[in-house]
Amino acid sequence: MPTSLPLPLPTLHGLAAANTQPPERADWTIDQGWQHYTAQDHGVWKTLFERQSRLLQGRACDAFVQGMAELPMAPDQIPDFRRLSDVLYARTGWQIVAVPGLVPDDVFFEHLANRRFPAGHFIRQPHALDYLEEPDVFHDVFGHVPMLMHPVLADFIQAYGAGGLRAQALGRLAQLARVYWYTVEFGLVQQKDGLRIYGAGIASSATESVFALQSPSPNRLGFALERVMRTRYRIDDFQESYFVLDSLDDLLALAHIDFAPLYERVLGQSELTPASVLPTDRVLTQGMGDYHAGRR
Ligand code: HBI
Ligand code: FE
Repeated sequence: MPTSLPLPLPTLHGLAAANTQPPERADWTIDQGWQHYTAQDHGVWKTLFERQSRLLQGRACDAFVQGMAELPMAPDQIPDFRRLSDVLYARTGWQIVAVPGLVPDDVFFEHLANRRFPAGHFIRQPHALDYLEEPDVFHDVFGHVPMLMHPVLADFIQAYGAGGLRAQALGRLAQLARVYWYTVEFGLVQQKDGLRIYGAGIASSATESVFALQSPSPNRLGFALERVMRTRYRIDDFQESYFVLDSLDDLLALAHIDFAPLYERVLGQSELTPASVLPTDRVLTQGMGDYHAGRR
């Protein structure tokens, strides 16, 4: 089915945390400085919020919709992290803390392991609504926080933080980060009424929320842990493959898993390119690959 996709494309979580100042606090947190947002900042939030709320109807999973409905988040203003945290904490024990942008991996993991989600305090510029070098308040808060209201995702993301600290010590972070990428950021879930988005990287992107579900270009494959740990991903464009959970509850098992033995198994196997499809994959969509072919 033809979908017209405006260019250029979202980039998210590029690798550099380079242009940030050295932090005042060791955990990189800052005051959100809510009173410093300008009318333009709130206007950007409103534009994005309204566009994305429209697009996510029938596209976001039920848990996302429900989480959003119960949070003090509305189009009119960028949310105050303290008010968000009050509601979130009561539900799943998570809090939102403000950071200047990307923070070093170990700092990021330490926050997650303690059920604190670091959210960029700034918002993108009105002339670059679809371009991001670092996660901003719209990606982090609109994209991630609704799913943190879900008990399984709440436990899974904490476990990723704790696992991240261990993976770093083992030199296996690349393999673990792929799990986060293909679930928390770019995950899809099969609902009774159809395929739905739960990943924040998709949910916060106007173009990718259509592409991920409706374009014939990408592969859509059943989620399989070791398979995902072998699969490289794109940080500069839409994904070439999405991995689909049968249920968000499937992440429950992953929140308790010991990844250490898996790293050894996975490293004994070849790495996979983002577009590859294996005979062992459960293929929901075999992608045409036309979108990325046209951009090479
Ligand atoms: N920092 N603020 C922020 N947000 C992220 O999503 C983030 C980060 N630092 C490191 C990081 N993500 C990833 O590279 C790790 O998940 C591997
Ligand atoms: Fe993110």
